[in-house]
Formats: sequence, structure tokens, C-alpha cells
Amino acid sequence: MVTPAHAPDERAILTTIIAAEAERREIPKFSAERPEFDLDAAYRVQRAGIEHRAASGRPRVGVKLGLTSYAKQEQMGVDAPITGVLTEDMRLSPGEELRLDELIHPKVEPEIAFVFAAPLAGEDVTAAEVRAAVLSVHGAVEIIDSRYLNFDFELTDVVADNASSARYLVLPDGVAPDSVDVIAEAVTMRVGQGTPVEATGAAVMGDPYEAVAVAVRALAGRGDGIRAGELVLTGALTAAQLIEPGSTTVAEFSTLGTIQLSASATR
Ligand code: OOG
Ligand code: MG
Repeated sequence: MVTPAHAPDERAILTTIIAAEAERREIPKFSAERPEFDLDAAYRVQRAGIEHRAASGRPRVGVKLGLTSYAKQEQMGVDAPITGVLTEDMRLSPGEELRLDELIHPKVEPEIAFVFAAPLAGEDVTAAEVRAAVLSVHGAVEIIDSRYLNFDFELTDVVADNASSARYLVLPDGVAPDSVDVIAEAVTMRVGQGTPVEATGAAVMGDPYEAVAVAVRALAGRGDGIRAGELVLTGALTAAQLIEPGSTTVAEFSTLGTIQLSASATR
């Protein structure tokens, strides 16, 4: 999988990212000094990082879409959707405190999540096929924590950093695809006393099922897909909001329920 000519540099990039996450240290982006570091190389680094997590007892449990909404693309100055991989250790249970002493500069974003009944892969998967493979639809928040200084990155950097993945909280009670209009589903989210942000599912490429179809087609090009039983986060509906120590984030979905996530008082 790893192209020999680029392997040493890719290994060095991954080692630096893993250390940054473990030591809660921001690092400068790689792209500035490595013009040869392209998207294929970035996804190889991401994959190697996921293999490293699995080897250390943190197995893959799903896929996340990133930068699928205009709000996010505009916030990050990046203009294409990406994918990352969710691992078991990233999961937060409802009521569990978000420990800021484990993270660098986390932000929270509201998302619509799918749990898949059937596997899904292929270069020509459609939104209808995505919907047919979905078992349940859930309200969720993702906590992203880019390992880069000030969340300053190009597409290659953020892909190598597993799309800034850090934590996620998915409401346990999901509904069948027939019972929810994911395009019209609305969310309002507020961190502490901050300004509420709101959006509907349409913010994600017009239709979260379509966003997943696009992602599955991209995954197919890299020999990957969604496995039966996996969770998929379809991408932030709004811009991500910084999490202040001691704050409680409330994300209220129109039909999928309400998430409350309290952050520790100290970082
Ligand atoms: C990249 C991750 C984006 C989303 O939902 O759009 C993402 C970032 O903004 O750091 O998770
Ligand atoms: Mg996200």
C-alpha cells in the first residue's frame, strides 16, 4: 500500500501526528514544506494511523465525513469533503464528562449519524442505496481536535490527521430512515452561554444520504467502504464551536433528541 519512494516521509509524518495527539501538542502543518505530499499519500498516512490504533486496542467502528457543509468549508478554508475513521476509544456515552485534559483545543459540531445494517461499497453507489443500507438515524455531536496549530491546515494535512477526529457522542435511540426526513431535520446547538448556531440536514451537500454516497464512491477508489454495523457521521451541519472549560453544550434536534455534553472545569 505504501509507495516505497515516499514511505520514509509518510512514516515521519505519522509519527509526528501520533506524538502530537499523545502529548497534546500543536504541530505546524506539513503541506507548506512538502509539495510532493499529495492526497493519496495523506490517505496512506491516515490508514497507517488507524492500523496503529487498532494494533493498540482501539479498533475501527465507523467512518466520518468531514467538510461536507458550506459552513465548515468556509470556516476551514478548504473546499472538498474528506473522510476519516472512527475508533472505539473516541466514543463518549451520554452523561459522560468531556475531559479537556486529554485534548488540545477541542471544538464541537452537530451532526446526523447513521448506523448501517448492511455493508456498502462501490464506485457508483447512490443516495437511495445508502438509505436502503441504513438501519437507524441518530442525533450526534463530534468533538474535533486538529493536531495542527490553530486548526490551520490544507486538505492533505487534515486527511493525514484523520480529519481531526477526537471524540463523538451519538444518541443511543435512533429512528428508522422511514421515520425521519434527514434533509429537513433541524438542530440548534449552543456551547455554554455562547451564540446558538442552527442548521438543517440540507446543509450537508443538500442531503446527508447523498453526502454518504459521494463518500462511499471516494472510499471505493481507496479500496475501502462501510461495513455492516458501522457508524457514520455525515459531517458538521454548522461551523464548529470552541469548547470552554466547564461549559455544557446543548444540541437540540427537531426530532432526533437532545444531547447535553459537559466539559471538565480544567484543561
Ligand atoms: C476537519 C474535520 C471536519 C466535519 O464534520 O466537517 C469535520 C476540521 O474541521 O478540523 O469533522
Ligand atoms: Mg465532524
